[in-house]
Amino acid sequence: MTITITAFERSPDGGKGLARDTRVRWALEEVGQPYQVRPVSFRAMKEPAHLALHPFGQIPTYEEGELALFETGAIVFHIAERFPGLLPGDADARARAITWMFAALSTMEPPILELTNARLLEGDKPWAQERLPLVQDRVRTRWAQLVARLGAADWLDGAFSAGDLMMVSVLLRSRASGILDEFPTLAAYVARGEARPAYQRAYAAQAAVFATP
Ligand code: GTB
Repeated sequence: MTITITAFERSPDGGKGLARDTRVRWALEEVGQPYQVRPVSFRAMKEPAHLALHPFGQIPTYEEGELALFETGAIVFHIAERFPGLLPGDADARARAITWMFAALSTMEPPILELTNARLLEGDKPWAQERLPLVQDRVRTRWAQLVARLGAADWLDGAFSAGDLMMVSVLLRSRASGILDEFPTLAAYVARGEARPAYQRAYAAQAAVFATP
């Protein structure tokens, strides 16, 4: 069954892997599933055809036969359930890996999104400089808590799982602010994720859009 995802026609990050299609591509590469990409312009994202797939007019989406999904958490979870390679066989270990996926999206991603908004969307507001340190510290608090849990382990709970895929995808968004490098344990964890051949293929595929004029 052909899998088709949507991605930015031209990602604003210039192909640095920060848009959320990268985590879906990475999951598909980890489980060895080929996929097609349908590029979508910012205008097309808000038009009825795309809104039928994604009610919030965003990317990525995922189509497989009659099934159409949005939300990277749901998409990566579906891929991990449907194909072997991203979730452990043991029921308890599987539940813990899924817990880490939720932790990445519900506990770790909100503060880094808030920081991105504070820097990029609110940077010109008169109160921006006063607020920024508060927002940065909310990120640091969560990052420090994750360091305490990860310790010297390579991955969050035994072998690499969909939980790590999602956590690394979220953490790498803190690199641009410099906060990731304040936490060498997490910087090394992200580097381990990025070194995986599946991540490298996913990154190369989304960057290739920018190799052609
Ligand atoms: N919760 C949803 C999910 O996880 O799937 C969030 C999806 C989402 O935010 N999609 C963004 C989008 O479609 C792209 S990833 N935005 C267009 C819109 O809302 O109109 C966010 C993103 C965009 C660009 C960069 N960048 O260039 O660095 C990084 C991340």
